[in-house]
Amino acid sequence: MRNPSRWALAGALVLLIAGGAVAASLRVAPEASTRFIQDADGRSIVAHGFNTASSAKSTPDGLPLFTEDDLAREQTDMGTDFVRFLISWRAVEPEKGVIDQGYLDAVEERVQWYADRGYDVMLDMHQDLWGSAITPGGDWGNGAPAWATFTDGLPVNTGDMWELVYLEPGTIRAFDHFWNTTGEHPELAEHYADAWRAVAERFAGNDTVVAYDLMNEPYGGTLQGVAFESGPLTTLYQRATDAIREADPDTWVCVEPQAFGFNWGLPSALGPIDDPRDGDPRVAFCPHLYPLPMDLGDGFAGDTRGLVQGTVAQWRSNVLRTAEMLGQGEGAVPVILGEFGLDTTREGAEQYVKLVYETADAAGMGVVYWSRDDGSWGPYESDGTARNLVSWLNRPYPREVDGLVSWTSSDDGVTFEVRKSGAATVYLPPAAFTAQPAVSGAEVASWDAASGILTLDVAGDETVTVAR
Ligand code: 9MR
Repeated sequence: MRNPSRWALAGALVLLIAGGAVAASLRVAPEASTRFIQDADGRSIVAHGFNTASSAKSTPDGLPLFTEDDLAREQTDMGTDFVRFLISWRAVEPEKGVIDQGYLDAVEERVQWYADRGYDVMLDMHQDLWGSAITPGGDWGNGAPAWATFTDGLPVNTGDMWELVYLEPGTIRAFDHFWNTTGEHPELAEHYADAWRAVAERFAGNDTVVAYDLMNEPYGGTLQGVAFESGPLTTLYQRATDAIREADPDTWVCVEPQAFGFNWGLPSALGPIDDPRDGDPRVAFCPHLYPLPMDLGDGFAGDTRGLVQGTVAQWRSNVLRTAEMLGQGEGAVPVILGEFGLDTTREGAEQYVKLVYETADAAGMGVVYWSRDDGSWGPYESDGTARNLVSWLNRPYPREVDGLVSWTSSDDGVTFEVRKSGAATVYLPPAAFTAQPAVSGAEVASWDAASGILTLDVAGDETVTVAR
């Protein structure tokens, strides 16, 4: 036994999987989502990008260590079109009731970098372990402001594995106060929704910001599973959605399930969210995927490989079931895999990355990799050297497509289906696509060999194939 806590977690998973599998098998999952978040021109977006970045959790100004040049490089190297940009409640509302407009100015400036390069942005209200005030040194949690952190003097012991700090009494108490399980701090959720309203006021007219991810990896404290997700989590999402809609009728709202369990393949018990906007609802599902054996440090090899493959298959079914529930009878809502990632020095890492992208393609999900930080999980070393991940993520994909239904991608190109006439933009890695590709099912409007961007006119209900 390498580490007792590792096996305690694994044991808990076995119990959870057993219970979850029974519940999950009672409902049939759709094969794929055929709805997508749309840009301001009404074109379906296939998200391909990074979480930017973990570094924002601990910088004093709450901004990632990320420059405009870093963005230009990423676009050249991997043809990304999307970012899940980390923001935090502590930066939006550093003092109780006071919104820091200077911080929102700085976020807006970064959003403009993305706008200038044709990206779409999702703003992610990030948290891990509640907030940095759960420990005196401030080195563990991130997200919530200090004024909203009430641990009631309960201990928060820290160790090697950050996720285990979720199990500490002080961390649990901070969440219990936020969800008002204690009955002592009903104002906290109100402030959280107000903070979202302030963000929405700022970005309502901004066409580049297409989505708001309401809370990163929600955790219920002493309330877990069904009691948490169908109860206070759904209530908070409704409340934040209502607050956002007072300022911003158009930007998509993204909801996440409880992270513990769901990220390992278990079903969600989230309830439906009603969107008060006029017109079709704009609620999307943005779950994360971290198969437990890999979370615990294994690669995608040996005995672990089968476990991870099984996890990914179950996860996909459970994602689509939840997306269908959120659709409230209108089919599955759009799905974006908001986070997956790994230490790419592990055995089998390339095969795992391939498995995740192929699974997401087949299920109609865009993918946002965790994360755009330097080092063994990221695309670059801290000296700027490109890592193995760059070539794995530099793959053909349809970027923005009118009436997109589904797509597949391979090293040789893409095939996608559309249900109406309009325009499509495809990315093809320039190093591999040196000549204009062969196209069937559409007319080529433009081809830029340097950037790998192909634009097409599609006449209607077509299967479009783009190949080397
Ligand atoms: O990769 C991040 C790690 O360096 C941090 O110590 C940890 C705690 O803030 O968070 C990790 O990022 C996690 C993200 O915030 C939420 N989803 C899972 C990510 C990987 O563990």
